[in-house]
Amino acid sequence: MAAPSLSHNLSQHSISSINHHSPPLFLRLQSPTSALKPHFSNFRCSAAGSETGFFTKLGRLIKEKAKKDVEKIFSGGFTKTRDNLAVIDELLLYWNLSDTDRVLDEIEEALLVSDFGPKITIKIVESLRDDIYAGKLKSGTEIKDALKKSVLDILMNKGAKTELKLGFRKPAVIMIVGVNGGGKTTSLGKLAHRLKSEGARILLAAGDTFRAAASDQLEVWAERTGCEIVSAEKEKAKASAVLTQAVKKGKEQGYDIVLCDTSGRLHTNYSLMEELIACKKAIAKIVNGAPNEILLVLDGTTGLNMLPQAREFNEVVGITGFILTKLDGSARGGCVVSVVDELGIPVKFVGVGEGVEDLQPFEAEAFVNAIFS
Ligand SMILES: Nc1nc2c(ncn2[C@@H]2O[C@H](COP(=O)(O)OP(=O)(O)OP(=O)(O)O)[C@@H](O)[C@H]2O)c(=O)[nH]1
Ligand SMILES: [Mg+2]
Repeated sequence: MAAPSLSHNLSQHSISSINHHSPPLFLRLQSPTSALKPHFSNFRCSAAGSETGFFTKLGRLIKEKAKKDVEKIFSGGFTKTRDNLAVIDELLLYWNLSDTDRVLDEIEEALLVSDFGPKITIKIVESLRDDIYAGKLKSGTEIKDALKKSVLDILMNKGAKTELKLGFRKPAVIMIVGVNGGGKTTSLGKLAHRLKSEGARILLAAGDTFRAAASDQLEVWAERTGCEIVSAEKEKAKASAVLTQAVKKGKEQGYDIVLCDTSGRLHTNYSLMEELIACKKAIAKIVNGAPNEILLVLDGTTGLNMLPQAREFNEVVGITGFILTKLDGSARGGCVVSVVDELGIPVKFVGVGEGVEDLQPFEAEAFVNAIFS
C-alpha cells in the first residue's frame, strides 16, 4: 500500500509505527477464549512479533488510518473558527514592536470570540507579550508560530492520549453519554462505521429507552453500517437491562465491540445521572473492566457552556474521552482547547458533519494547523 499523503507537519512519532512499504502481515488475535474466531483478519499491522493486544492495535490503527483523511476533514470542518482567527494573520503581517500592545489586544479578542476561554487566552497572550519584549520573537511569523505552539502544548500536555483504549477482553464496551441532542446516536453510528470498516465485529445497543423513536434511529444506523443491534423488547425497559442483554450477547457470540447508546440527560438531573452509574455497573458485571471507554459527546456549538457538563459527567461516571460534535458549523473551535485544559481529558473524536464518514479521530497538530491556517 502506498503511503498516504500526510501533511509534513503531522507528528512523526505516531506515523512511524506504520510501515507502509513492508508486505502486509495479518494480525492474529489474542482471544481470551480459543473458541472465538478472529474477526480482524483484514487488519494489517507492521508490528511483527509485537502482539501487545489486538484492541490496542485497533485503537492505534483507527487513529493512524484516519490520518489519510485528516487534512481533508479538518480543513473543511473549521471554516468558521478559521474565519474568526484569520484576523490574526492580517494583524501580524504588519506587526512592528511599537504596535505590540494593540496587536496583542486584538489577538486576545480573536481568541475569546473563538471560545478559547479567558484563562487560556490570557495565558497565551501574556506569554507572547513577554517573549516579544524579551526579544525572543522578532517577526509576525515568529509570533504566529509561538501562538500555535502554545495551543499545541496545551493539547499535547493534557490531552495527548487520543487513541481508543479497548482493553484486552472481548467484547470491548464503549458507552456514549451526554446531554440531549448533542449528537450521541449519530456519533455512535459513525464510530460503528469506522470500527467495522477496520474489520471489527460490532454490536449496537439501544440504551436510550427514554424515547420510543431513539431505538428506531439507531436501527437506521445499524442498517446503514451493516451492524447487529440489540433493542428493548418491551416498552419502558430499563436502560441497564438493555445494555446487560447486549453485552451478554456480545460476550456469548464473540463480538469484538459493543457500542452502547444512552439517553440524553441534563447533567443537573440527579436521578438520570444515577441511571448512568447503574448502566456502568451492569456492564462491568458481565465483562470485567468494561466499559472500556465512556465517551462524552459535547456539542461544539455550545462553546464554553460545555465545561460544566463535562465536569459533572466526569464526576459521576468518569469520562475517558470526549467526542466534540458539530464543529463543521461552529465558530467556537477554541472550546476544544478549553475543555482539554480544564479537565485534562483527551478529545478522541470530532464530528464535522452528519454523514457516516464525518467522525474524525482528533489530531492536535492537524487541528491547530486547520484553525490557524
Ligand atoms: N452538522 C452536524 N450535525 C450533527 C453532528 N453530529 C450530530 N449532528 C446532528 O445533530 C442532531 C442530533 O443528533 P443525535 O445523534 O440524534 O443526538 P443525540 O445526542 O443522540 O440526541 P438525543 O438522543 O435526543 O439526546 C441530528 O440532526 C444530527 O444529524 C455533526 O458533527 N455535525
Ligand atoms: Mg440519541
